[in-house]
Order: sequence, then structure tokens, then C-alpha cells
Amino acid sequence: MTNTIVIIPTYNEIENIEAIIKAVFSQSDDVHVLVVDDNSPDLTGDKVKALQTEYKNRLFLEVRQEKAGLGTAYIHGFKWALARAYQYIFEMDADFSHNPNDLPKLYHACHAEGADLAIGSRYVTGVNVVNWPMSRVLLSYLASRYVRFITGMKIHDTTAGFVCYKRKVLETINLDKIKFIGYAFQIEMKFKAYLEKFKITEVPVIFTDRTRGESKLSSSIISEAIFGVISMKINSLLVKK
Ligand SMILES: Nc1nc2c(ncn2[C@@H]2O[C@H](COP(=O)(O)OP(=O)(O)OP(=O)(O)O)[C@@H](O)[C@H]2O)c(=O)[nH]1
Ligand SMILES: [Mg+2]
Repeated sequence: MTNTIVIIPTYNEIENIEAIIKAVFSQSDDVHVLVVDDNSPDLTGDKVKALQTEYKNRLFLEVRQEKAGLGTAYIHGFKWALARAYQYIFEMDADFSHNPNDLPKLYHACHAEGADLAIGSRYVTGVNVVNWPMSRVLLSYLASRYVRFITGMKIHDTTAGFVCYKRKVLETINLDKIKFIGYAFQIEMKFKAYLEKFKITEVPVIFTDRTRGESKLSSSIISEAIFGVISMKINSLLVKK
């Protein structure tokens, strides 16, 4: 996985951070990692700093002063990566919901199979989610169906946060105009790529609920997604006209 960086946003992931970084590096000698930490009170950032001596010039850390949402953390990370020579830019959670062993599959889809954007998808072949309560599975699955219906995108897992972008996708999308900060950020990025007619591929993966640390999902994040999707679609129609 040459010219590749995996961006991991973190907020209080002290129980996961070391293991996830090591698991990513074990996939390839070439891959780099950027952690975007929002000054986590549990000192996740300090742990990353300590690991930097072991992974010199491969492990990078950006610290923001306060918790400002996953979407803006990724935008920060994307800009950081675009200012450097990376060709393949990944989004991945710190909590092992996304299996680092799947990184090469997503990379392959972009590097060898012509995808511009490869999504680690839970819903290509049924529902591949482990350890989520049924209510959470339903919420996520129905959200994906809802987004598919409203936007018209032919993507099964529209809220997926495990993604490999080719550099040109992130260069084309106007990152300063991305509005959403929570889950809806994932939908918006896919929708913008879809409107630009980039080739989007879904790679089936198994998603596992976090076993360590705490969830940051909140009702405001959910309502942002429900209402945001409709306004996003309406805006795109207005722009076309
Ligand atoms: N930098 C930053 N990272 C965040 C923020 N919110 C969440 N994250 C990170 O984004 C990733 C996904 O967040 P999670 O809390 O796992 O959210 P989730 O996957 O929706 O929830 P569960 O998996 O159900 O716990 C994790 O690596 C978090 O640490 C934030 O405001 N800032
Ligand atoms: Mg999670």
C-alpha cells in the first residue's frame, strides 16, 4: 500500500489507539497513519506522540483544541493529506468496528480495479454487522435505505465510514463546502462524489461493534442526518437548474 495514508479521528480512544495503529502498520510496510485528535481528556494524543518514536515518519498527529465533530476532523485530515503526496486516502474509526485486515481489499479496489472511491460496505450481501443491538442495526440499515431513496445513489451502505478515496476525488470535491459534522458527513461526501460521477465501488466487509471505549453517537447527529439529507438533495436540484 504505497502512497497511502489512513486517517483516524479520535476522541477518548485511549483503550484502542495503540492497538489500532499497530494493526494498521502490520498490513503494509509502506502505509502511513494520521491521527486527528480533539485534545482527548483521556490523553489519546499523548499515546500517539509516544508511539511516534517507534514509527518515525509514518505516524502523524494533528491535535485540535476541542471536540469539533468527526466530519470536520476528517476535512482537517484530508487537507493535511492533500498538502502531501498521498494518492490513496483512507477514513477509518479507531474502535475496531472497521477491521484493519480489510484495508488491502479497499486499496486494491482503487489501485487495481479502477474505483475512485471504495466503500467498506455492510449491506452489499445482507447485513454484515456483529454485536450491534437489533435497534441499532435497524436504524443504520433503514438510514441507508432512506438515503438511497432520497438521493438516488445506487449505494447500499451510504453512511459507511470505512472508505478509500483516490486523491483526485478529494481534490475535486470542495471540502470547504461540506456542511455536516456527524454521520451525515459520510453521506454528503458520497453524494458529492456521485454528483461528480466518480466510480464508486462497494467492497463487502464485516462491521463489529466497539468492545472498548464509549460511543459518541447522539440524537443530534441522527437528526442532522435525517433532515440534512433532504436539504442536500434539494440543494443539488436547485444547483442543476
Ligand atoms: N477527532 C474527533 N474524533 C471523533 C469525534 N467524534 C467521534 N470521533 C471518532 O470517530 C470514530 C467513530 O466514532 P464512534 O464513537 O465509534 O461513533 P460510532 O461508530 O458512530 O459509534 P459506536 O461505534 O456505536 O460507538 C472514532 O474513532 C471516534 O473516536 C470528534 O468529535 N472528533
Ligand atoms: Mg464506532
